[in-house]
Amino acid sequence: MKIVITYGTFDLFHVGHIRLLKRLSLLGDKLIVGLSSDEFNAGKGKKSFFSYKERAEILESCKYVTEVFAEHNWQQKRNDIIKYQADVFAMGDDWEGKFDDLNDICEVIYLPRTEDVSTTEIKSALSKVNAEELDRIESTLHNVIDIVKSLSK
Ligand code: C2G
Repeated sequence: MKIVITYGTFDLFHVGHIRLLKRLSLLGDKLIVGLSSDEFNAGKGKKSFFSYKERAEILESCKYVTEVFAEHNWQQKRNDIIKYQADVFAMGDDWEGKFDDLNDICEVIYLPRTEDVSTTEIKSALSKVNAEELDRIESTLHNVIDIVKSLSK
């Protein structure tokens, strides 16, 4: 039984996440995910849109994922790998080299990220939509005000 372990926030679940989890699941028989807690995210300078509970529910519904547990800090990986008897620790390659110290207890692999999609880009695109929508509403209101003014003369 080959066990693969990975970690992440997995907020606003997108194709980058699912493609990584699919590739990770092909590396072994079980894929276990350390999901960043809301408090740990705050420490990473991230505020996830969905709570830990919601993000865990989404991951647990993913056919590639066997089990989800909470990631509370940067230091727990070594103990987790031993606890879950993980044979492979794998992450997207934006983390290339960052966890090589774990290669004394398991294989450490970094897989290419999916380009052009990220939680940050999704949030930024949505915020632009809100701003553009507000601009449209504001200009419409100004038009209505102008019409009312012209009618009241
Ligand atoms: N990922 C990817 N392609 C993307 C976006 C993310 O392959 N377009 C991968 C990342 O490389 C990571 C995983 O998906 O391996 C989860 O990404 P995040 O949710 O952004 O997690 P991160 O903030 O990198 O937290 O202790 C490790 C941290 O918890 C990792």
